[in-house]
Amino acid sequence: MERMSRTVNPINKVLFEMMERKKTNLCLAVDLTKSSEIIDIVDKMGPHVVIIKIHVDIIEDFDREFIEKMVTLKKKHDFLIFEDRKFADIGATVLKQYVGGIFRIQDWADLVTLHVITGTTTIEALMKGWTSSEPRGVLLIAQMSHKGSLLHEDGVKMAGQIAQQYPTFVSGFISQAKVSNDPGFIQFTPGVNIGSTGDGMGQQYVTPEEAVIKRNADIIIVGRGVLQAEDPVKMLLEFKTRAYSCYAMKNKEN
Ligand code: S5P
Repeated sequence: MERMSRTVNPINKVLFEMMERKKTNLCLAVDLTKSSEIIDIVDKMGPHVVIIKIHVDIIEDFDREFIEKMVTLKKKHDFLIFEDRKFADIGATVLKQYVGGIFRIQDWADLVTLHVITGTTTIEALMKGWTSSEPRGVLLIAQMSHKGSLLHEDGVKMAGQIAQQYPTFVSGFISQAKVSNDPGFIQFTPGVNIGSTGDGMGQQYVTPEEAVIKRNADIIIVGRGVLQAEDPVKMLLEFKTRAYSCYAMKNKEN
């Protein structure tokens, strides 16, 4: 619980406590396109994860009812909702994308992603859009997992510096390597799989152990490694045990 007391970020306080209580540091990426399929998976997997991540703009039959069902499941299973929007525009546009359109992301997404290349004015725009009474956070994309990404050391450096300026709103990072020495931020690492090293479209996978121990992940993002398994719940539980034991070892308090 040391890290919980070291963070000033309200979302991270919730997450540190939830990880310890639920004994999981999994974020499940539910990249499905039919709302009923998403709801079905989330109801099954919710007890074993701390976060459900979606790409709302790939859902073919999106409506408000889908959001209402997600929020009901969030309360039932106790997880946070992460909309992986990867904002990457000027502040005025990002603000409209965050609060408006048909998705009204700010209403329901506890966490969103922002490309670090856009700098600080976009963070301030998102903060302006945060009118919910609940905590909201943003994750800075410091590095990406796929082959040929143009973000390297510079992304890591920029993300670390920007996060320090907005510690109550920036929850942490999406990265393949350590970004910050500040224990109050949370690092998310995608590109994790047990039985595969890639998807033939550039994605590169490492094991949960490599992600947490070598790459410094606090939370691992897992998608197809679970969803495409023969027995998804069994596979999720394997990810859960393997990733959480590494996380617990790394965060052991003396
Ligand atoms: O660098 C990244 C950043 C993200 S957020 N690489 C990623 O793969 N992601 C997301 O993580 C991606 O959009 C997808 O939703 C998920 C990985 O899914 P998987 O099926 O490859 O595990």
